[in-house]
Amino acid sequence: MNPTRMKQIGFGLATVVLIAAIGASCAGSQQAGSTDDAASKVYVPPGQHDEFYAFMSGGFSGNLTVHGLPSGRLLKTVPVFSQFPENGYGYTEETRAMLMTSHGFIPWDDAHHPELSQTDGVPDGRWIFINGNNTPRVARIDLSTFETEEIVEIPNSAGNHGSPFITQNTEYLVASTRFSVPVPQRDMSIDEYKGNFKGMLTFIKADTPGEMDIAFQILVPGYNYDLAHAGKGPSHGWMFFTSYNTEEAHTLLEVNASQNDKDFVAAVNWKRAEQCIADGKARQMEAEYYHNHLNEARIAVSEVKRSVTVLEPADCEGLVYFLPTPKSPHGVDVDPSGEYIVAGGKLATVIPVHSFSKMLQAIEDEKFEKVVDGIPVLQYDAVIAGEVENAGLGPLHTEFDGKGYAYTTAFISSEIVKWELGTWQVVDRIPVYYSVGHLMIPGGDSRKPWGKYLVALNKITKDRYLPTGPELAHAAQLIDISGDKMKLLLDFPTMGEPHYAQGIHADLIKPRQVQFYQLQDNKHPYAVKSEAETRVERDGNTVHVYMSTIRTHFSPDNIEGIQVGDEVYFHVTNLEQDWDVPHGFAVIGANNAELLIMPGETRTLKWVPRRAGVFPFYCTDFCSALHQEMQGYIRVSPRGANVPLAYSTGQ
Ligand SMILES: [Cu+2]
Repeated sequence: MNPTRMKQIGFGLATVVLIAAIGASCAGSQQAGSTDDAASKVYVPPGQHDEFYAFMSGGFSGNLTVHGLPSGRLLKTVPVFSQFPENGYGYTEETRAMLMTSHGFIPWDDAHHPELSQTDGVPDGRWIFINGNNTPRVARIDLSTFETEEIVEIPNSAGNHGSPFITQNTEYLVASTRFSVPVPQRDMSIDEYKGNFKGMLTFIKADTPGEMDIAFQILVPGYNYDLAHAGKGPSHGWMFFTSYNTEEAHTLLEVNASQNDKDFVAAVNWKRAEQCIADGKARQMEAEYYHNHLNEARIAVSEVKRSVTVLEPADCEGLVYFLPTPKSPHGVDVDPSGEYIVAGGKLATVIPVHSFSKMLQAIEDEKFEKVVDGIPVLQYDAVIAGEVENAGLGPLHTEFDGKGYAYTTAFISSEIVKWELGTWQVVDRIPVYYSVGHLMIPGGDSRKPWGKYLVALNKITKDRYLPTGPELAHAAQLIDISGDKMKLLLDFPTMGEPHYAQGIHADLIKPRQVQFYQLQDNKHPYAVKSEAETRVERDGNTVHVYMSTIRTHFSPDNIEGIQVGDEVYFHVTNLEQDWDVPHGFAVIGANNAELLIMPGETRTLKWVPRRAGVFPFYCTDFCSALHQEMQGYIRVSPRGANVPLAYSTGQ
């Protein structure tokens, strides 16, 4: 039997183990239910607030959802990379530019990892960032408005999976490329992958709103770079990335990228990168990428950038080291002390834990196995702190409770394993339903985890909810980690694929909330500050409607003199100055979406009438007892008709 065939059979067996594990879990789900007092632990009485916000990535929905913990209640969907007709995001004239890229307008992406901004290694509640995998991008969402305010595209990257992990004072976000590609992109044979395709580790300046940009990129060998986490405390200044496919395979990776017993964690000294750039050791490389952000009128604008700063490890000694890590590692997580770097070797039998201080010593002692493309590979024994045994099948991700314990997900055996830092002993385990990917403890990847709860983000739902046809909502499970033994408290459905999540105490978000936009500060060029300013203006075939909305009418609400084929822009300003009084706007035949306009804000719907007639428009967001009276008419005449432009309200 040839070795390739043997490997294929090996993976067949792994699949059988997976299915058997799910089957066993299904059978056991009746017994392994909630604890007796679970209901009281997740009950949030009517009118009271949850203790934590949980921000869940939407995965293939492209967006971010906000839940409360411990209730699991869905509080909001924040559109990020995908158009969202519910509020017009990505459809309105003010938001379309947010989705511009060097590939044109992209109305969708695959959003995996939310990451809260940090101060001193602790989530601070200012912003949350999230990655777009497919067309590499990173977005910043302001947590005073819960709106996407900025997106930067990442050049020389493909499959932006290891992103956007943050340094402890939000100096940088990182983005590592899952797929190595020709750098710079060019037409070449895929068979020539080895040595020609490259990986890229990108550092993005993130601490100033409106000014996110690629700070620098590091060109690395053509592996797959999967996930990342920043050092903290003593390891602040370093960033750790997992890699797999160190075989540099370009086909049938399930076999060909699983040959090596160890792949690498790449340890990057980003303070050293700053020094090398200052010393002139980087080069500028042509690259087209978009930076989109809200301007002072809260309108998205795009800026096209043309070059990036690229460093090569061979030109900057001490920039990158490889830590051998079994086997095809997925997650990499740094404990609250900053000393331990935990890798999730998804095909490994143990969880390897590297020591930051041993790593520094090994670098000083030059304990190198070899050097790859200018990157020293440190000796495994010289950097390993310990290995966690009996850690479950398929360990992926680890978070921490701040009390000396780590919690690791095991995908194949569908469980969470709790183990002790330092002794590497497993102290507890709990089954989850089913096939858990990431997990989240509020603050669990920071210097000061809140602990208390753990959320398992499960990939497969099967029998957990009332069936809804072939597709079932993905399941999150809330687990109490306040005691010695983990206790399952609650299942709740999620939107899209909740790939990763972040949690933060509500007190850090609640006081920051914007309740409405100040009308006098509205700098939108088509805003009106009062009904007296409302009007309709024609400029050739373009018509601008300066419209206002307030309980309970539009001004103007009768418009005549529009012609078939005109480009009509309804610029609607919501004159309300009170919390939670948005108005909607929709007009028959609009081929985009509605507008949902926050108090004090102006939003624009483009409408091109295709036939003559008199057409209604109305408010879509139930705003008052006279909401059904919030309507108007627009008369459309044939092209070239002599009906004069006219508009009015109440006449
Ligand atoms: Cu209304």
